[in-house]
Amino acid sequence: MSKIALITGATSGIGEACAHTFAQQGYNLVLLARRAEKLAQVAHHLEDKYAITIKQLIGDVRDRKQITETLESLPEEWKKIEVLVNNAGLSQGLEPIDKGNVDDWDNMIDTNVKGLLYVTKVVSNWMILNQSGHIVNIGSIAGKEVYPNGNVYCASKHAVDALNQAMRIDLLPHGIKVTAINPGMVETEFSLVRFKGDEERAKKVYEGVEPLIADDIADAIWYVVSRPKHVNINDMLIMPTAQASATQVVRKG
Ligand code: NDP
Ligand code: 8X3
Repeated sequence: MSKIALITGATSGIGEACAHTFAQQGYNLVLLARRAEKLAQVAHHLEDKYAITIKQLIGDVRDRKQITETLESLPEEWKKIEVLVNNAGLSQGLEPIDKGNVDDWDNMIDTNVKGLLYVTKVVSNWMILNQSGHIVNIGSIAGKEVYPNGNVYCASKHAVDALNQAMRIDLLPHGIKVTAINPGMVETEFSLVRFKGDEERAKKVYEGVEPLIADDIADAIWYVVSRPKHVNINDMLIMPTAQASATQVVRKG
């Protein structure tokens, strides 16, 4: 069987773009997300276009029991995962710490930190059996800097930054590569989710700026994954040209 990549959060944005890139490169795919219909659309489109096979896993990374059982339900030959892209994640709200919604905080921590850990726990053990593999963690500029009202989202991505470094140390004896890809502003469903469906507010985030697109990040992920066996890219920070830091953005007009 061809190499297998497992991508979490494959129904939109960066995860969906990654699924396209890996399919194009001939990888069989395990795609995971909550929206079953959207996941089926992505999978069928790719299977029609490329000579690959896809396993669709419907699951919520926040639910430890469900996500562990869902992953473990894969047939044995599908557990030989070469690449794991820990991409599922979200932001909810943009409020000062005293006004933040505690349910939003739980959601971000449960998804971005605990969800990433639950998936990694299962898949890293499979990689250890193979003494091979590459884990790509999607962090953020928010994992390198903190910006006003970004508090808990930034904290969750700082945790991803720490876990990325820790995983690399722990998995070193097993020949498993670990890389963080840290994007700045990428136009996806991210802001729509952050602002809970408020399209006006989400659109404003990208007004007058040329943000990154999901394919830019998929391209970077493919670059790190396609390096020779003896080369690992530890950490990559990728910004739109119009963005210098988390808060410094040049807008036209
Ligand atoms: P999108 O909202 O477009 O995609 C997020 C994906 O994550 C969706 O496929 C969604 O699928 C999935 N997801 C969310 N929650 C869960 C969950 N509980 N269980 C399983 N899947 C889940 O956003 P992006 O593509 O932009 O985000 C991808 C990653 O990139 C995130 O980790 C984000 O923090 C990070 N990032 C984004 C940046 C940006 O500016 N867009 C910049 C820096 C980092 P579904 O709803 O079907 O479950
Ligand atoms: C997403 C980008 O700038 O909202 O991680 O933190 S930002």
